[in-house]
Amino acid sequence: MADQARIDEVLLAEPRGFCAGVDRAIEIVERALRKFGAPIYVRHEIVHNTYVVNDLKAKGAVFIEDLAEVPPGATLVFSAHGVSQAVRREAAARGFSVFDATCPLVTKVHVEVAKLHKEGYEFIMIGHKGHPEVEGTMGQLEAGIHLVEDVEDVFRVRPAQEEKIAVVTQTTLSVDDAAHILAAVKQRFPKVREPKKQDICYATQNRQDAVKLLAPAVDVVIVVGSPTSSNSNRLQELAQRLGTPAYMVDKPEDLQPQWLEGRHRVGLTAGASAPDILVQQVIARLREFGALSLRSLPGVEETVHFPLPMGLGDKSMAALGGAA
Ligand code: 0K2
Ligand code: SF4
Repeated sequence: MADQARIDEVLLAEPRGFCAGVDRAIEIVERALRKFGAPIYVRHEIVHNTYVVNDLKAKGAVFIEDLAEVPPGATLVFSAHGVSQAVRREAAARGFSVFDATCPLVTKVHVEVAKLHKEGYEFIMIGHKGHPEVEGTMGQLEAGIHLVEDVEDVFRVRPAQEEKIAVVTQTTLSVDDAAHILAAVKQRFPKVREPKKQDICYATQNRQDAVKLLAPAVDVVIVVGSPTSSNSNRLQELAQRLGTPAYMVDKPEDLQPQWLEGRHRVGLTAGASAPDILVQQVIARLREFGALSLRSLPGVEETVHFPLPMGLGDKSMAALGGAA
């Protein structure tokens, strides 16, 4: 059992939790449910969070991986991670009414790929194999995107030419790992074209910066997030790399008293897909374990907000008499 009286303080990372793309994606499903009624089909988990997915399931969302599971005429939402052109074509061919919850910062990468492809570029994509965002971005083209997961991969790729190579990345990578891999890409392809602004998004950068401040100030870091969430895993990994033991919890009951044994200061953060209600529940549980006080660390204030798609915006919902 934990030495309960010895948790002096809980330090909260700033910023943490929902980003603008996650807010928008969840709002799209909520509004589609209000406007069209259940069921609303969602391709893949709208965001990688168990609580969010279960909450939307209870409201009538149906999560599927294969479009063949969706009945004709249904309303379908694409998840925040984005989809390939093949998935887009299949949804259109099956006649679904589609709302696209792809984060605009992921769409920006897709647009860049399509534009540079027309100019004759081949791509190196830095990302994690099998992740839906990587499948969506690589699936913008039939061929000519080569995935690299680490420095070794960079020296293994064999593009058809080396004159016109561009690099794109998953938005939720470790900022430090991506920089390391990018350096190898530049070494291998000195003429490589980089994105105007890096593809790793503001939310990923800010949450990792916040952990860099948090981890050295505490004895243990707790990350609220689901095991499937890439950006949440990167926060846990980062704290550990900084020498602080770190654990991820999908729900407050996952918190193990032995993690807190002899720890005076507990750091708490949350991935971009983890709702604040879970952070509050984890804080309540830390108080049960004897935490005395709570303090937020300084951090950047996020003001990013993305508009909703046509047909689900405020005017459209007001016409229904629903909440804007
Ligand atoms: O971090 P992941 O890309 O696995 O995704 P989530 O945990 O769902 O977070 C939202 C980010 C979605 C797109 O970037
Ligand atoms: Fe968009 Fe970044 Fe959030 Fe992903 S983590 S949904 S790219 S803002």
